[in-house]
Formats: sequence, structure tokens, C-alpha cells
Amino acid sequence: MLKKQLAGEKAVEFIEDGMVIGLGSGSTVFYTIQKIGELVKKGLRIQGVPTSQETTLLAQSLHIPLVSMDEVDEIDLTIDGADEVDRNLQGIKGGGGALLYEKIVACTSRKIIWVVDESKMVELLGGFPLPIEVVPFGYKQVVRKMEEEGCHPVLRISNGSPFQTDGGHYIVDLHMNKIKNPENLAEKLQKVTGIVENGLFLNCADQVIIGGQDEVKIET
Ligand code: ABF
Repeated sequence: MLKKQLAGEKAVEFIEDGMVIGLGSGSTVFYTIQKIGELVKKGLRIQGVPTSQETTLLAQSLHIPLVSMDEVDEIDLTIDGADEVDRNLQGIKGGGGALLYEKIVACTSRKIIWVVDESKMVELLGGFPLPIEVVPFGYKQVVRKMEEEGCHPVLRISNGSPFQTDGGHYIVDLHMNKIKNPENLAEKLQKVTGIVENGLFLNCADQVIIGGQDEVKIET
């Protein structure tokens, strides 16, 4: 079985009947959502809160009951992917461009589990370019400021045009290589006008389920 599938499917063991579940985005949580679909068919009663249009369509195809963020007071458990996770369970997310809605759902979740394959586990964050979500109006000012800060920004392009998130924003990827102090960087990015959100998910995940070669590990 694929490492992503091992991790993705393991996560459903933490789902209880009657829960409101944050449904993440990406190719690993894809397997979680598939498994949830099977369980719903067998009578599992949950309500899913999707974090992207892509996840919404997948969940609908599996007849998973969905509710919007604004129909629930709280989310019992969010299961999501990640692009990089360090040993303190600090993470980088947003490689798929869903970071804003993922962070909004994460902030309302009582428990958060990330599902990753072992290649995502790193000593130091930053090898994966850090996505920031930017308002299209005046985005070049943000790019210029990131250049001045030495963050090596690259506007994400899709089919020849700037990539657009579900929220209608652009993504700028910061090729920093090493992020020695994620907290400081997050604080700095939050102060830049025009940056809607950044892909640093700090003090967020409660558990990470790591798919390896024929084994699954759980870090807490
Ligand atoms: C999503 O999962 C995104 O934040 C992230 O980019 C993506 C990566 O996961 P995968 O490798 O499973 O596609 O939550």
C-alpha cells in the first residue's frame, strides 16, 4: 500500500459517530476522504467541513454530508495534509493553494491530525517554498518587499497566468531554503499589508500520522 494511503486511511480510526470533521485538501487526505466515504455508506454519521472546492467535489461524489464553516460552532476533528513538518510538529502548508481556508478551519478545530508520507518530515522548515496568499491588487509591492527581505519570492503561475486560490487571491512562494525562526517569520509576514495569510502552521497539529514503508507512525 502507498505510504500516503497508509497514513490517510489510518486517520479515520480517530473519527467518532456524530463528529463534525474538517476535511483537508491534497493527495494524502484524499485517501482519508475516500475511507470516510466507505464508512458513511456503512452508516457512519458525520458532517464534513471542506477546505477547498476540490475537496468539496470529492466529498460530494462520495455522498459525505457537508456543512459550511458558518453552520457549525466548532469542528471536532480536522484531518489535513502538509508539505513539511518538523520534529516540533510545526508545519508548512499551502502547496496545493488551500492554505487560507485550511487555516480558518484549523483555528476552529478542537483537534488536528496531519497525514503525511515520511518524505514530509524535516529537521528544519523551509526546504519546501513557503506559500503566502496575497491580494491581487498591488501584489507586486508585496513581491518587492519580500525580495528586500531576502525571501526569494516567486509568483505561482498556473497555465500561463497567476494561480488563483478558491478565495480569488494569488500565491507567492518564498524560496527560503531554511527557516530558522518560523515564529519570527510568521509575525513579520502577518504585518505586511496585502498578505492575507501565510503557510506556516505553528502550534497547530496535535498529531501527525506518518506513512512509511509498510508501517505507520504517529507523532504527538
Ligand atoms: C494540503 O495538503 C496543503 O496544505 C498541502 O499543500 C497539501 C500537501 O499534501 P499532499 O502531499 O498530501 O498533497 O493540506
